[in-house]
Amino acid sequence: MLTNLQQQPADALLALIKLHNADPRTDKIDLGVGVYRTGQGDTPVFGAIKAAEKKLAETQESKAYLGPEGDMGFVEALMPYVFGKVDPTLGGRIEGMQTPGGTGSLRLALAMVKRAGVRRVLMGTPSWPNHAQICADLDLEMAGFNHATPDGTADMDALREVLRSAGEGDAILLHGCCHNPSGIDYENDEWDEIARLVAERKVLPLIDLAYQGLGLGMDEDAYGLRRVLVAVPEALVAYSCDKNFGLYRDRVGALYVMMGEEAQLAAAMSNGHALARANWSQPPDHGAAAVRLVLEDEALVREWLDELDTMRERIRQVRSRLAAAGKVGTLDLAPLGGQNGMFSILKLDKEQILALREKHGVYMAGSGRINVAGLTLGNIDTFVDALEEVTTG
Ligand code: PLP
Ligand code: TYF
Repeated sequence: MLTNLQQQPADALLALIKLHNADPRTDKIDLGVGVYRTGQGDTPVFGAIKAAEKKLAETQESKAYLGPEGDMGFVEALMPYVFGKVDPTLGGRIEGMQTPGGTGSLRLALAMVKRAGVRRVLMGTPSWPNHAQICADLDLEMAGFNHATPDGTADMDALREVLRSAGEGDAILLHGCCHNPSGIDYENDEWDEIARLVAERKVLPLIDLAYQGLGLGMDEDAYGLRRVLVAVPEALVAYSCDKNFGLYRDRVGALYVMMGEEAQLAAAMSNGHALARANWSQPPDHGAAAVRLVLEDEALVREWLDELDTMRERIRQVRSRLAAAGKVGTLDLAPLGGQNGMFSILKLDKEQILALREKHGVYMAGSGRINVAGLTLGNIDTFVDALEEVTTG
């Protein structure tokens, strides 16, 4: 029976980690999978998380089941950061639940919209490959539209065009900030227009916020999400704490649902809970409990936000250095300075990407996506020289 199963391709990015690990060169550069790295190339546990984990080990008295919604203290403590301190539930119309990472949240959100009768998911391309993979697994039809123009700005014409033909029964999946893979985010005035158009066309927004705080700042990175939410009656937010708390493998995320009226929340959330039970029953506790302990302690919040500031500033510093290199062979690195988050796409072909790996020990995704956090002030020049060599032959 099981021999009916066909071989599936490995996740290209996760496979790249293995290739990189197996490379004995000491000066190799890993620009593959999207994890933050310090100037020393490490991905350390946040100090605030270490402190919270210590507290957790000392104070947690039970590991008995919490239920499909997970740690609601975590879910609620996060809301002022996501939706704003002034009215974090938008008048009681938003409720959340804990999920295994942002991926678990996306999975639930998309399964919920499918149950609700959504037929199509509009999605800017390229996008994080898991978006399409989850839609395909759920048999949700996708309508792709071009995310970015060749000059490195968001392709608003493509977005307007796809929304013109969209309507009730369509959902739109938007990256809240730090677009993966392009680094090209919407400007605030573009978000204003998106909010208006999505509301006008009665399209259901699903906002993926996986990098809050890594772009321009915690509030700045939530501008688009907050703008869209005040414009529409219903929305879904898939949140990940795996980057902005450095908890990757602990799988910390939340799904937030906004309804037109508070009284409609219970029925919607009961579907989220039922879907969670059918998928993973209950989310893993540890990471979310640690985040809750950070958010409940003012000193730890300050420490966490300081650590996040340091990460963001380092990312910006690397971006500025790359941008300052300007024209490199056939590439123009200048636009990287204005992009947000860890990712940018370099216009390289397969042979050039392979040459970077084999000749120069530079590892990047097959799409030409680089994780700029993989660069340090010590290896940027080597990287830029390698780019020059492979693009000028
Ligand atoms: N959304 C985007 C755009 C991502 O890049 C990621 C990356 O991992 C996620 C969601 C999910 O994050 P995780 O499931 O690791 O929390
Ligand atoms: O795009 C990235 O690199 C991150 C990490 O299956 C990631 O989003 C990559 C692939 C994957 C899960 C996470």
